Amino acid sequence: MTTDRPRAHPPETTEGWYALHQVFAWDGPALGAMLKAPGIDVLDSAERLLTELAAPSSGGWTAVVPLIGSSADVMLVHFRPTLDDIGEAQRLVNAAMPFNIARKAYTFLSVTEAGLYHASAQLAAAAETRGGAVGDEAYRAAMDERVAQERDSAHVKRRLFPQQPPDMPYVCFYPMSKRRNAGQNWYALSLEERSRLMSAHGATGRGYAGKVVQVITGAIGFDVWEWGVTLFAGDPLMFKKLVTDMRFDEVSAEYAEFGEFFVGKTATPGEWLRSVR
Ligand code: 76R
Repeated sequence: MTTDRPRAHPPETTEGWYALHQVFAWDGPALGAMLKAPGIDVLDSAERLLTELAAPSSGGWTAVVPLIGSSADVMLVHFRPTLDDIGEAQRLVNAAMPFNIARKAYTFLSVTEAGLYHASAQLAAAAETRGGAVGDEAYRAAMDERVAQERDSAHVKRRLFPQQPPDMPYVCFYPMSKRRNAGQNWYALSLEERSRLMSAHGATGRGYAGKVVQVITGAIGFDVWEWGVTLFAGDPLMFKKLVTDMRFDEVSAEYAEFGEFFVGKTATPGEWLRSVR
């Protein structure tokens, strides 16, 4: 089938650490009972495992986020250099007490991503001007250079290899996608239009500099949702303020679909395990 509409090109993206969000729930008093059972040092072994995962030799980190107001109990957020390292973290957690008796309430696999909308739109326009095409040799060479520059910059490093700010213990995680409805299809918009919308999105977001740190992870090809949004804040009300502002920001207002929200407060493994009754 042919169409008159020019092909909408994806933006160039550059990726960093893989991410896995694991949400566990224990039915009834099973978790407390296991932690208190005489003779087995579940608390000690779980604390040792989670402490190891917090700073693994592979690089990356794992945060323990006891959930607040959720039907589940705890979320583990793993960042690792490779998908295999994520698989290893998952294997260790799932096999260990008390996670081996938990229900996996939710899990989300993704990879940190920086979308280079501006560079993509610029280089696509340049290609057109010189009579070339997106993806041709000259485009690729210029893009590779831009990607390398971006990966060297402090702000892209922060997005690809995120660290949790020590003064931002509250965490909010949700998956989202962009709409593909007739007449309202993100994936059919021109790159220029998407670049314009994302630049306005960035401007809205920057109003929260110093109050919220966001980690955007791409999940296309990994999950039914397209992105994971992981927010950190010192004041949990900032989640409501920022997400509200985003709802009114053009790109979210027109194109965003959201999944379930998980909110909690980071704890050390020992703090979490000792708080379980
Ligand atoms: O111009 C720019 O610098 C834009 C930088 C930027 C990109 C590319 C940016 C900035 N984001 C980008 C990409 Mn974001 N972001 C979200 C959400 O709840 C909602 O409505 C949306 C969830 C929040 C709260 C948020 C916050 N962002 C993305 C993408 C990929 C989209 C794609 O490729 O099509 C998604 C899904 C997404 C979603 N974003 C910022 C923020 C904040 C606070 C900023 C500014 C801070 C900063 O520049 O680091």
